[in-house]
Amino acid sequence: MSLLNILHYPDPRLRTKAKPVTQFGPELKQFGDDLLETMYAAPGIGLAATQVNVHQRIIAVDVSENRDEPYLLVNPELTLTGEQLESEEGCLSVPGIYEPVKRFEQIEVTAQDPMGNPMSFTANGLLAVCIQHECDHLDGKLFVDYLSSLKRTRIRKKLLKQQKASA
Ligand code: GNR
Ligand code: NI
Repeated sequence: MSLLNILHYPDPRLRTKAKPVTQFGPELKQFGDDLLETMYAAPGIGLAATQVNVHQRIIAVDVSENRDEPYLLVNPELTLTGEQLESEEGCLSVPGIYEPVKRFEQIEVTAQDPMGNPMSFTANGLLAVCIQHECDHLDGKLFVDYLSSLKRTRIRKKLLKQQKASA
């Protein structure tokens, strides 16, 4: 097990579109466990491979109170249903920033586990929000992209300033 380094906005590597996973097995399972461990340590409710500079389609999620319901989703595909609801989002790659974002309230998810076994399920509430947020990361998209360009510019400047101060 090992902790992975999380990239911070506006790092251009966060804009990379991840490639579908084709090699399943113990090595991918190990990476998935590192992704979960890094997510729990952060702490966060989700983490996409893109955020740790691995450009393969894999996400870790756990929105449970007791932090004991991990999901590792490989090659996730979403069908968005229901209404759009607004809720406050944050991101481990945009530390300290929380802003409302509109997401679909219910999603159908199909994915594989790290061994390549297919799965499908319906998600709603925070789990649906989180999975949509993570799948955006795999396409190089961040929650700040849903905000006004004025807000995004302010956030970029604030984070760059913090990054310079801590460098
Ligand atoms: O930890 C996280 N919390 C969160 C809260 C509301 C909506 C989305 C999230 S995901 C975030 C972790 C993260 O950045 N995942 O990519
Ligand atoms: Ni995020």
